[in-house]
Amino acid sequence: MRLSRAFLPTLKETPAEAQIASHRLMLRAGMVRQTSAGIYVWLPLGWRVLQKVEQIVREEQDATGAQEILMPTIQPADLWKQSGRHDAYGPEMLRLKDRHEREMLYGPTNEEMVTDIFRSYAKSYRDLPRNLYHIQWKFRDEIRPRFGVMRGREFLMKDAYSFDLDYAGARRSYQRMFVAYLRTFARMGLKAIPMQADTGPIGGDLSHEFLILAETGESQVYLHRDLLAFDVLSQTVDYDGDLSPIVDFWTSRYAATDEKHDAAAWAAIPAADQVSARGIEIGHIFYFGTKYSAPMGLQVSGPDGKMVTPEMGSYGIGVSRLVGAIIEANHDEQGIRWPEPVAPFRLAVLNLKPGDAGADALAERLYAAFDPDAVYDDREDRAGVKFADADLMGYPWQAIIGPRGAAAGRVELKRRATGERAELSLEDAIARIRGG
Ligand code: P5A
Repeated sequence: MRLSRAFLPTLKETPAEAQIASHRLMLRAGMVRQTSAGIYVWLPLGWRVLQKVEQIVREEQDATGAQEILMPTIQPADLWKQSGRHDAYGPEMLRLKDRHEREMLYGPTNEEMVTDIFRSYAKSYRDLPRNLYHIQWKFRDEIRPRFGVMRGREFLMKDAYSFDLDYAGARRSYQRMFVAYLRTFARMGLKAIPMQADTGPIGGDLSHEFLILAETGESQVYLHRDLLAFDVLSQTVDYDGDLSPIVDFWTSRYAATDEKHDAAAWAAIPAADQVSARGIEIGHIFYFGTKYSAPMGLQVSGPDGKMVTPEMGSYGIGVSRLVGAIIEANHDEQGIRWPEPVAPFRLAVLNLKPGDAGADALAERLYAAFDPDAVYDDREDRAGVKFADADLMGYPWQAIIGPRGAAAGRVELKRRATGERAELSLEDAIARIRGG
């Protein structure tokens, strides 16, 4: 993308309403713009990141055998009356009426709808186990939307729903999602820690929140230091095999949010291994048995012909929140430092003198080698503006090309994460960027 033709509306001033770094940086870099309290438009740069995050989530869900669908945002209130949650959900739910006075709502979550879909088709034990997920906008009329996309009213969630014949099956489904979540967040460069959690309005008696540590997090968390040292991606995972060893590793060491904190268990951990910090919740998984299947009359015939009520779980990831969380974990004074897998573009080519034949030719060649995963700063701006914008927007690589270097066939390559710089030939620069 050529910046001279791009819609990248950066802000010069730090917006006064933004209290945390990720919110400030997302506004300054022109990633999002608020249209109502807690509701945002995703501008080109932000939209690219959101799609990259979404795609990693999708790949890791698919790897578990879960299948993607797309349920609507608007739901009939009747389904929620069947489960008993219509009144219980309270003022966080946006309730609507259509022209025929039928009660509708903008979905804050989809347990009821997916149970309705599944009960329409699943007839026998052979139709189980299944896991259906979608990545769809949700609405929760949060009393205090804040921190930008971190706590929005409209937000993008990945929500998966598992159906199993019995408790043992439901546990396996839960473990699959548990492991997939570890992998998903690790691929984005995040160290997410699963912690025992309360189940709130989703319900059930087994639940883990996945949190990353960040000073601006809304939760207070307590954990054993060893959990931060573990490299999740070094393990290969067989989703049809026994996942208990992986899950047991994580659940046998202490990690809890404030609500579940156990002072006695905590005191038993040597002080040098205790980490108490703030955390951001980026995912939440639940096992709730027959909480929805029973009242909604979902039943299948079992192997012995008797009717069985399937056991369910649901598994959420805050996809739009993740964009903010990734920035909280990866920024400095100058701006964002995107981990490569979620960067809006891998490379920014900064032409310090557009119009200079040598600089133009070299910049065009480098840009062509990485297009469409590169931006080309071909604007008639001062070098300082280009450096500042590239640092702000946080592309992992910057290639700086001026007339003098170009005459010698040299590119100055800068790595955003470390600030390292090297003078390279075009070929070496391309190889270095490709190498990661
Ligand atoms: C699990 C999937 C559920 O809704 N039902 C379907 C279950 N869980 S949850 O914990 O309430 O939400 C899942 C994840 O969504 C993100 N999230 C939010 N992101 C931005 N703004 C919000 N207001 C918001 N509320 C929830 C969180 O990442 C949460 O873990």
